Amino acid sequence: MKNVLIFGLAGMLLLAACASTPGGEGMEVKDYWARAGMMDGNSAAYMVIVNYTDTDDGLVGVSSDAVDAVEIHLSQMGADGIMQMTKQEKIDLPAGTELELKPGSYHVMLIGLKEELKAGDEITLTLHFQTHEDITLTVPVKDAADMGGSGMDGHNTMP
Ligand SMILES: [Cu+2]
Repeated sequence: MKNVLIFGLAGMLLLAACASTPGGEGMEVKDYWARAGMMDGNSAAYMVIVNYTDTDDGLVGVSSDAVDAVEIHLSQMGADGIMQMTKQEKIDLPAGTELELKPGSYHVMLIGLKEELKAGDEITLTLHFQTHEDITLTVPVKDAADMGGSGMDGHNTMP
């Protein structure tokens, strides 16, 4: 009787351990959104990428039909106090780490919008990784003000 109870308990603990494994598996992209923008202007997309795989990986490119070109950028405060954006060939995604693309930091730069992007619209983005297969996302468009973002990336003024 006592043994049965112990086995039962062990089984339950095992199940609990499996269920509480944090997050998911593979390469997970979440919390993605794109900033509203004018036709022919620029915009940006933001997201969180979690690498649950055992392989060190990297984000090496993004493509979209909604714009003329897509680049991976990093916004940084320059020595002169002016926010500057630099193009990144790759952002590292070591195994087991999380990468946040957000206003004022890493972002997906959307260059030359083919149509105006308004809150409630959606665009398709395809992420390209060093190792993992492509991930295609349907990204909702939101007003940056609603997301607590400011114009700090300078996306509306950059050529
Ligand atoms: Cu940018």
